[in-house]
Amino acid sequence: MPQHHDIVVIGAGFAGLYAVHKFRDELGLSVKGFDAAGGVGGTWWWNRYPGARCDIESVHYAYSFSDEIQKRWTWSERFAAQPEILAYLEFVADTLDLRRAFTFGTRIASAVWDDEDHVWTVSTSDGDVCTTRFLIAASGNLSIPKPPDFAGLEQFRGEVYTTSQWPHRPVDFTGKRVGIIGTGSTGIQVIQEVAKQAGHLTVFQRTPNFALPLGNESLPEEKRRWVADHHAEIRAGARESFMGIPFERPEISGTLVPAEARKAKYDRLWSKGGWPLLVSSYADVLSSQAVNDDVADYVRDKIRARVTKPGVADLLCPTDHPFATKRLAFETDYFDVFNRDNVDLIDVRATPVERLTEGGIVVGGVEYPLDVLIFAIGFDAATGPLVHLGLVGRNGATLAERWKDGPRNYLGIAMHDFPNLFTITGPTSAVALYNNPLAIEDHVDLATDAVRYTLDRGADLIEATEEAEDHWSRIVNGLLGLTLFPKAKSWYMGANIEGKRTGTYIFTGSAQLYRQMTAEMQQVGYGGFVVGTRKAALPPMMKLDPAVLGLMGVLQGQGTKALHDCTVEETRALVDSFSMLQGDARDVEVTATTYPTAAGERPLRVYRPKGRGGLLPVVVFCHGGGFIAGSIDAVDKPCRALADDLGLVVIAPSYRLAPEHPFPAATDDTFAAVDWAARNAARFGGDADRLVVAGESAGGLLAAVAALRARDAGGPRLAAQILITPAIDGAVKTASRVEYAEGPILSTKAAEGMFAAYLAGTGAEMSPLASPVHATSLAGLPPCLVLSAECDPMRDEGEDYARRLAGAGVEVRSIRLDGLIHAAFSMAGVIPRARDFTVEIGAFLDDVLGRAEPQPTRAAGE
Ligand code: N01
Repeated sequence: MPQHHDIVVIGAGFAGLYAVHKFRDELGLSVKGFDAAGGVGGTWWWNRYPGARCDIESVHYAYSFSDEIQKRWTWSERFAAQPEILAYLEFVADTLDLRRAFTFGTRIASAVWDDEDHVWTVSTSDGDVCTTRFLIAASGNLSIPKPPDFAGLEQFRGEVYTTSQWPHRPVDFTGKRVGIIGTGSTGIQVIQEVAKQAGHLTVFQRTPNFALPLGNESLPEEKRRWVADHHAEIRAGARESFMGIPFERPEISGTLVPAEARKAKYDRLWSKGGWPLLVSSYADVLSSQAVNDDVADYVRDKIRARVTKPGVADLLCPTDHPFATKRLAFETDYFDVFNRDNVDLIDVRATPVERLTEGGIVVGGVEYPLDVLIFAIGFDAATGPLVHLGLVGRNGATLAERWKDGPRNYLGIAMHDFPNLFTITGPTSAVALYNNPLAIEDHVDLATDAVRYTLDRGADLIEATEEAEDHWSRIVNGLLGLTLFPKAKSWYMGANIEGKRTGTYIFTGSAQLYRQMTAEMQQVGYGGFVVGTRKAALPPMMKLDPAVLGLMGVLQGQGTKALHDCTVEETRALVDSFSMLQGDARDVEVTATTYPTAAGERPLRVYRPKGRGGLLPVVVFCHGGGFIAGSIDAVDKPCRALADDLGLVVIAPSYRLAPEHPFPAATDDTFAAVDWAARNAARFGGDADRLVVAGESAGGLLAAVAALRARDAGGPRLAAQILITPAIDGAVKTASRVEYAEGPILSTKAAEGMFAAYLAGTGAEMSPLASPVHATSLAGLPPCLVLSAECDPMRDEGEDYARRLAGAGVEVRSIRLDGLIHAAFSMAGVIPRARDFTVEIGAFLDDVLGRAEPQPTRAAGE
């Protein structure tokens, strides 16, 4: 009988070591580990090439789970070199007595799922077999080297080294003619060192890379101790920041900042060394081509300033991919080595490597004689290490076949048909853009919790559902599509390996967003998983449109306060700031004027599309903002777009806000605006017989109440009402107010607080002027379009109001927009599907007003 374990862990790097500790020492399970390497260390056991070091500061590039380990270990450099990182992992293994769990020098040949007994049968390269209930693939992202496939390789008589399989003895390059192929992070690190020792170095470069100054320094003894003692404060907030390292927050967009200020910022961030130029400059550097070009130009100028050999600087300047869309590299004197007489740079993009000969490499008919050849050509990243495990899931499904079109999984960590398997730092999990030790801890913690959750329920199986995989694929593909990453031929995209399908291999939302999604999945009881026989519903965030998730990531990165924690002034500032999310302002005619209210004249704007003759339908648009915030400035762009897209005269009134002006000030003003519109529409080429009242959020409620007042007052006569994600009833408890209690953007708590501020103790809760649901009858109201957003706490009350209207005989169209959120209508600059609101409004107006204007089309992806 093969030996049985509760857990088998594959890999003894950062991930495998921590996994053994968690499962064995915390859960008390029987754990067996395997690693093909001769000892612990994972990537740091294999990658021993000269110059190998971390490029996230040592104090951050370390486990965070143990105060004791962090206090006992000290780092000698700001960015530790490979021998020190390996020594650190050996120290951790010894401290926690982890080595005895592993068999080293042993590869996994296959792991096959037994769907009757719910165990994995694991076979090793030694021919040993064992079974395990749960399988933890901690095999890393970059552990399968890309094989060199150069013609004539076998003829070359010199020494050949691959950086990721470097010998365990020193390699001496003194006086030798060395060639290096590959200028990624690895190549850049190794070239710096070898250039100083080799007799001559020839670098064969296919693609130049963006490399930033590392800023490494050796730390004096007292600083080492201080860092170890203060690790907690140094690392505080790391997990709440993009990439899992505490950094200065970026500004939201480089497009809003003048050139001199951008340059000053780049200079300051550049001088810090490491990642700040990417993570602390502008939040849209990886999504806006213009902003990215600006940073890229800055880096290219820096390269040109360093490299003196004619023509070489240009060759070293990356131009074929946006900044940071291939993994950023970091250097100390990389660009300087090309000024040395013993270093040559050969462009093998213009003229690829032809073949290897006995004595060198031939490029463009020229033979470059070499004694040593180093391959730094990268890895079959992300999927390679898992596909190579020989995984066979339910019904004989092989991972190789399952992933032939790219990875498909749930949260990057689990797969349908591969139960009880957790892929630590798996493809599409937050890892490529997340400080790896923290990513690893997060994933291992999640896997441990999943196993505990399963066992606590007396179950022996946990498995992602197909539905969860579908949603995760939709999300990671969508997030990637919002970025510039697809413009690079990189391992991020699976594009570095011939024949590998390019696609979504990495999670491009922030680490913080990923953590929020996994936490929510746990909170709702392993939503998206089957545990035993119980299938848990998808977590709410899993339904969101990817652009919404992208926005959440950006707002988190900005440290944006939750609305319900904001003061009135902060709420106003935040709501006004959302105008940055609205894209460009359309060129329409805008007239600023005033309208009379009980409290005197108030501002109002009239928008009319340019170049349209004749009378146009008129829409009075009431802005949102929870009765306490919002303004005609904040809805300027959406109003321009409505007028332009749909051929409307749009009238946007400013109305009085609570708490300074509580109920009924806002409804009195907006109703007065409707009355003004009816009397003045013709002045702006508007057709008062096609007068429509509309509003978003609180403005939706004000629009609905205006329709009620117009009916009861006998005018103005309204042709329609349009309620966009309306707040209808401040007191109601609906399922959507529970499911989306935390938002995004608007939380139930914030909505309740705003409504309470509006009513301000007036006791008007049951007044139909406070909420139209309290009207004795809804009959006789104009046709109504209710546009609700699936992931909005206000969703159900809007839809319920639509049903009530229909019940009262009103012509109603109620449309729910999947995956969208409250306020999405006014975020067209960052949520492309905001356009769907406009499309539905256009179609509705066509029907009720009987006109046929050319209509906008839906956002791509619909
Ligand atoms: O691999 P890469 P890497 N002919 O794929 C070239 C991590 N890391 O080992 O770009 C000619 O980035 C290839 O050219 P091109 C880090 O995550 C971290 O350098 O395909 N050239 C490219 O220049 C990193 O991203 C640290 O045109 C060929 C290079 O080889 C990841 O490891 C340090 C070629 C491969 O670059 C991988 O980096 C080092 C061919 N046939 C690595 N095939 C830290 O500091 C490939 N190339 C923590």
